[in-house]
Amino acid sequence: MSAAVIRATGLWTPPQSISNEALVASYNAYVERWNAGNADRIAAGEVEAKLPSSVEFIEKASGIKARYAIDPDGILDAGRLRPRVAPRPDEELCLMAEAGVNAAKDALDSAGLSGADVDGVICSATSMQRTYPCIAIEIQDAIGAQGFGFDMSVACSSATFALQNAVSLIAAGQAQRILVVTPEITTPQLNYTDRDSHFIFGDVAVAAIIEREGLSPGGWRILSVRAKTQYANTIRSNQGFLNRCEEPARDEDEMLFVQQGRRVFKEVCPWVSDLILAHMADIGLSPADMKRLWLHQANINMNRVVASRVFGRDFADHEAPTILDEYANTAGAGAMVCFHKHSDGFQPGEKGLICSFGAGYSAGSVFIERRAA
Ligand code: CO8
Repeated sequence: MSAAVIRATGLWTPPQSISNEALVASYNAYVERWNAGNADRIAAGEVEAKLPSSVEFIEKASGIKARYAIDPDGILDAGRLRPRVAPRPDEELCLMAEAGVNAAKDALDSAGLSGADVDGVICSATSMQRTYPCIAIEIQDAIGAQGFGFDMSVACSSATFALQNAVSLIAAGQAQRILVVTPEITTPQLNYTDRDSHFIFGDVAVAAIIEREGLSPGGWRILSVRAKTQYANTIRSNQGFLNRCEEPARDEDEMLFVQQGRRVFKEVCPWVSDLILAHMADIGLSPADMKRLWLHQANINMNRVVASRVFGRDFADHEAPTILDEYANTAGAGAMVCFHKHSDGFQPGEKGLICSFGAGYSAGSVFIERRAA
């Protein structure tokens, strides 16, 4: 069995961002218009008036202050409330592959490698722009990688489960160096007329180069990985090919992201903390061995609960950093984006944990240790 190392990571951030203030103004303009258009039905008690959203609620309930988006104009247009995406000819790189390639090139540059040094590409994200050919194969072609590529998806655990796949493929001798790419173009999946969730997601792409230990110095030794799932209907999207054949046809809202946020919070926090502590104990580590936790980035209050249960004490922000204020929830990419941005200050031998949790439910824990440069 070959051990594996995170050699480098890379990031692509869309150039434009939407503040809570701008998002709430657009949502509230939609609500005003909707309430005016339905005044008779509201007065007759047939429907309830929609309530406005609030910047204060969003920040307090989630820690989110802004989110990057592929097209803020389309999202903020109160008569449209969804990003505009220009169709591209089949010969051009698709939007999702382009985001992935940008993150992949950042990771390759940081490692001083080229695409030809990679012999496997996994594209893992909450949803794929198309079903086939695989986005991973398109990325493989665009960067000139060798070997194979495949797509996979495990909602918020997309990056960590893909990383675990890369470790297994390296251990089995099927590849020496695998590029794991998580392009999360989440803003088209959101229902911007839903007050409970219109603020949650943002767009980003993150990439990680996982290689067989011994190929180069530095990076992070992957000490142990664990994946866990447990079926739950509390976070769901019904988007899929069968929809167009259903009679009667579904409402479009049902194909977008829906969740029971409060229930998710209550069920996932203890579930994931227990999983982390059990995994840690099984590999002979203790909370005192953890310098930093790079947790899934869905909600700052959730992260505070999970981190305090794992550390068993109060902790400083730098011990469980967040990117929610700038990026919002970036689904499967969040924990890896957090790792990419906040992995400085480690001495060789110091350890940390990358851990995702989300829809499925799914959780992926990855214990790592800094290697000497
Ligand atoms: N503005 C003002 N008030 C609001 C708003 C708003 N926008 N929304 C709700 N309120 C009100 C409610 O009406 C309620 O009022 P009242 O008390 O009078 O009934 C009050 O605020 C409190 O509402 P909640 O109890 O719902 O608020 P919470 O404190 O629970 O916060 C959250 C809501 C932020 C959603 C929180 O529950 C949360 O973050 N939960 C966890 C969510 C989570 O982690 N989900 C994971 C999903 S991500 C994932 O797994 C990937 C899935 C696939 C990705 C798809 C990409 C698009």
